[in-house]
Amino acid sequence: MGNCITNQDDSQPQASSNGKEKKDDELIRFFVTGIRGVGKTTIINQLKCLCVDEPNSYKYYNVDNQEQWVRIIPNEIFPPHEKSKMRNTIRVNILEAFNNMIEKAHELGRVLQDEELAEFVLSTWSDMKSSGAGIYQDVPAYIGDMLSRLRLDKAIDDLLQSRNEYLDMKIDDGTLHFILDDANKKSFWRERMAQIFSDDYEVTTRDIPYSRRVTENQKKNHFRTRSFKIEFNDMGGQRSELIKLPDFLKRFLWGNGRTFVLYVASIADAFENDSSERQRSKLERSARVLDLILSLPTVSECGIMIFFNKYDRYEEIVNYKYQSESGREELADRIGANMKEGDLMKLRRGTLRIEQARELIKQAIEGQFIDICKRRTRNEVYVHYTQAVVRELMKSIFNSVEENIYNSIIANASYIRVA
Ligand SMILES: Nc1nc2c(ncn2[C@@H]2O[C@H](COP(=O)(O)OP(=O)(O)OP(=O)(O)O)[C@@H](O)[C@H]2O)c(=O)[nH]1
Ligand SMILES: [Mg+2]
Repeated sequence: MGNCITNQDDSQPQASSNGKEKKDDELIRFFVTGIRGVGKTTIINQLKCLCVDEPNSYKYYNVDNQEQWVRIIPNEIFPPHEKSKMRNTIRVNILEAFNNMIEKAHELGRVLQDEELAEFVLSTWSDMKSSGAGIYQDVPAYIGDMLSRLRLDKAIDDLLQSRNEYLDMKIDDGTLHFILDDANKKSFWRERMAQIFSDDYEVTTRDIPYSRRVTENQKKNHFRTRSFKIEFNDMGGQRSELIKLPDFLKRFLWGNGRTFVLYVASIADAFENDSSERQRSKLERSARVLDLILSLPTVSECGIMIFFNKYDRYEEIVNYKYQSESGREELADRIGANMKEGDLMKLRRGTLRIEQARELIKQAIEGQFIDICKRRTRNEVYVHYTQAVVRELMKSIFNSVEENIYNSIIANASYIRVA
């Protein structure tokens, strides 16, 4: 156990001449779970992108049938067929976002300058959805010109500016990156869209975390960080995927504090109604799913980590809602039950500084999750606030995760000694 906790310099993988490494007891296994669209795959993709761009610190592996770890060189981590699939995924994401904005504009009775163009986009999307080939069929490059023209429409631009008012207008959080200008104007939507819809566009590691493709089956990813070999099992967030978790845990539980459930929740989901039970927020459903997961018998043998992801979207939404009286009422109605009376009153009146408001709401949300953890587990729970799309932040999160793993292994070792 001792050598697991040493901070060895591991900048080179311990590969044999054929590039293979044997599995050993440094292996840490993560089950990455949570409801749909919270950023589970993005976290893993961000780590894969780091393996491409910073290969001395992050390494990606294939594990063969004999459980041998074979390092994948950076250029082959996203092979050409996968890159072209991702390029198309991003185009599909953008097309869907425009479809949903046009629908929202119509619902609000707003007329677009070129309704014919808007109708064409609506029918293109509807054909893709209803066709047997599914939504990920190729989006032709000429659609990019059409969408760029629509993007200039005042009705569409107004909707994008007031996106935090209409959170039910479904635009994947990552997709905003392609259709909005950078907050600090470092890059513009025009350039990005022209690039993405050009024939020679090759997806970059800067764009990959912003793409969105629903995970349909559990996927394994193997990494080597400074000190550990880590296996991430990316579980889809649909119900059909979530119910497989107990079986996976039973089959793949790997002892001595080396198996973790990484529960990912989007903290921005606190302000969106759940589609199946509209009186509840998506985050409340997420809390209930965590409750169910923690009640599984095998989970008592796992370390628990919670990532409150999409903190950037959380900040943006709270900042927006806090400005208006109706927005503050909404914040108070949604979160107030978990706040102190005095703070709640200040929130309603708008007498808190915006940083204080964000902090109090965040604490109230975290409190709900922590209460569940206290009820369900005696294990240490490691909590992080994350933004999976922001590389530098995720690097420091991954470093802290390594610290958490050390602590878990140490805690587990002392527990066994005492027992
Ligand atoms: N702004 C922002 N967007 C994020 C963040 N994390 C993920 N996203 C975006 O959220 C969307 C959904 O992310 P995914 O990683 O596909 O979600 P998932 O949890 O794997 O979803 P399922 O596979 O359906 O369960 C994508 O558009 C991501 O780019 C974040 O921290 N901030
Ligand atoms: Mg996924």
